[in-house]
Amino acid sequence: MDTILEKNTVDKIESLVRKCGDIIRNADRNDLDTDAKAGHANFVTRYDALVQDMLKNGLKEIMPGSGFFGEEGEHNGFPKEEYVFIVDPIDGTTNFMNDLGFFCIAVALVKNKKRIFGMVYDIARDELYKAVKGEGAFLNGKRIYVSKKPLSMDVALFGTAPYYEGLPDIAFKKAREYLDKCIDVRRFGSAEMDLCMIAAGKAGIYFEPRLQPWDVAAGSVIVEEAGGTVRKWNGSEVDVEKQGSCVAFGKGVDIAVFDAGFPE
Ligand code: LIP
Repeated sequence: MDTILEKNTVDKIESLVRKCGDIIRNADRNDLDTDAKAGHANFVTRYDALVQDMLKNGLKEIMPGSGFFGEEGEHNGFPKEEYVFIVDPIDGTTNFMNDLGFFCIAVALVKNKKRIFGMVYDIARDELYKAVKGEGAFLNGKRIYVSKKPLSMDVALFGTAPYYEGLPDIAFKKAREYLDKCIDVRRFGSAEMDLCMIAAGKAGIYFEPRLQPWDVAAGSVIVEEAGGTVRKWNGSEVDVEKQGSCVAFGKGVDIAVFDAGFPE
């Protein structure tokens, strides 16, 4: 079967992502030059901006003519190019600022708005997750698969959507509900890392009431290639153009157990 993304291209993206990871790993936390964005606890540091610029320029060199849709800076609608990179330069910025260990670089590639590639680099652990559609999911080159355990024997991950007024209450209500369905719940603070932990079978379900496309696009490809499912809370497909709710799970969880009804 012809690959939809040449290995040489994937290797170049990995090399660029690792180079950006080294910069983040060696960040001077006494000189983050942090700015506050819209919403509670929504920050951007000079490293978010620096790494996004490096990724934007580097990815254009790797794939000339591709579009770029990154977290930082202004957005004027989804890019019109056939191939578009969707990028979170530092997912888990608050964790990065506080050296809390759960932050990553996330790069996804879509073709005509369909997700075909995801790469997430867990910088603190030097663990690189990647997946090309149809070719399986990998952690540091080793194949990974979602959990098959029933949720009653597994852990639930969730996110609090802290930037959006009212949504943390929904998140905590859902987490309390799931505490009775599983072993325990965890909130690590990086959606793309949460998705990769689902892909690696380290937890059974992850949910968050609202995320941006760059928080989901890469990890969702990795989950699906690891045999898992990623949807919005109402069961609809992941949307690469706009924010929405997110639920991801392995084979021990049926989407039916995740009640619908959450507004976009
Ligand atoms: C964060 C996500 C996290 C979510 C935060 C924020 P950022 O991404 O990874 O799961 O709860 O609201 O979206 O802003 O650190 O790139």
